[in-house]
Amino acid sequence: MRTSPRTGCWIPPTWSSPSAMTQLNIRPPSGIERIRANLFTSTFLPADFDNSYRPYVELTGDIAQTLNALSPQLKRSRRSALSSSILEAIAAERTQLSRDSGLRGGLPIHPLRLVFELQQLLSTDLTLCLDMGSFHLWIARHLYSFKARQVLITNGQQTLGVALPWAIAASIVRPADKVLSISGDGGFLFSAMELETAVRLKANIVHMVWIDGTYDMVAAQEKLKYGRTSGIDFGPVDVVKYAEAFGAKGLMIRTPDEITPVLKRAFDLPGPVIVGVHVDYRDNVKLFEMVNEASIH
Ligand SMILES: Cc1ncc(C[n+]2csc(CCOP(=O)(O)OP(=O)(O)O)c2C)c(N)n1
Ligand SMILES: [Mg+2]
Repeated sequence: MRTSPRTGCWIPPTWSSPSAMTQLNIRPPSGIERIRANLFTSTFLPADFDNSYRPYVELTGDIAQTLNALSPQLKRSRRSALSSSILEAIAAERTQLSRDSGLRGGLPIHPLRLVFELQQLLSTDLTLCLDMGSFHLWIARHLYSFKARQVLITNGQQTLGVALPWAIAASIVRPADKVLSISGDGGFLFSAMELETAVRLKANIVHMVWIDGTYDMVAAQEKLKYGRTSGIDFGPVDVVKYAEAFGAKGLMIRTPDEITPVLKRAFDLPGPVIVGVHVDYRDNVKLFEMVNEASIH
């Protein structure tokens, strides 16, 4: 075991072979009898710590091996009544939200309706690459994927403009997969010139642009911090004409009922396809309601 210099947490050594595994001995460091961990993290790489994410115990290594090593030490074999009731309440809430989202009409299109339609499209042979922005918060919170490395997210450093280049890379690494990348209209313009690369490589990708004419996530943070916005408006940009100027295809989703058919059509077309959609961001203020103040920078 070694102790994290950042947190004082103890960390078992990274292990990669079964023999190293047998040496694993999950015990608290000397002086501590029992671990009362609020948050465990088990990852291949050391976790990124920040104000809102401070795991007490960090287990670095193969996640399956970690769980296999820990499981025999569990005393309780059944879920407690409290855990079950919490999980049931969460599941019921998710089902209700999904049902309501599927029925959302109106223009521009509400983010939850987009997420609902994306959830139906998220087959196991689809890789989803996400840029950063308010659109990403809606997706990260409400779209569920249960396949490792299916959804690539720009967390931590929050690098704007990564989605399109990631999609090009994903189409090379996973040629049999469908590849969908999504950005806001601002993030799209951070790397939109890479459409030339995508066309030249004949990359079979669909890149969706959520259009609202602002850097909305920056606007939301400015409002919370300074009480007003500054320098966040731009456009309008015609993403269909932009795509065509590069020799790519461009499609627009104009109504909620068009979301799935237009995306399906885009996947059927060869080469890169840009799909634009105007979004209703009136509920975005809710995205920040439960955010820790210290993380608004
Ligand atoms: C390279 C880089 N520059 C600036 C930022 C700060 N930033 C985070 S989100 C964002 C706005 C994103 O706007 P848009 O892509 O239109 O998405 P929206 O929030 O409107 O959904 C900006 C400028 C960043 N994350 N990365
Ligand atoms: Mg935007």
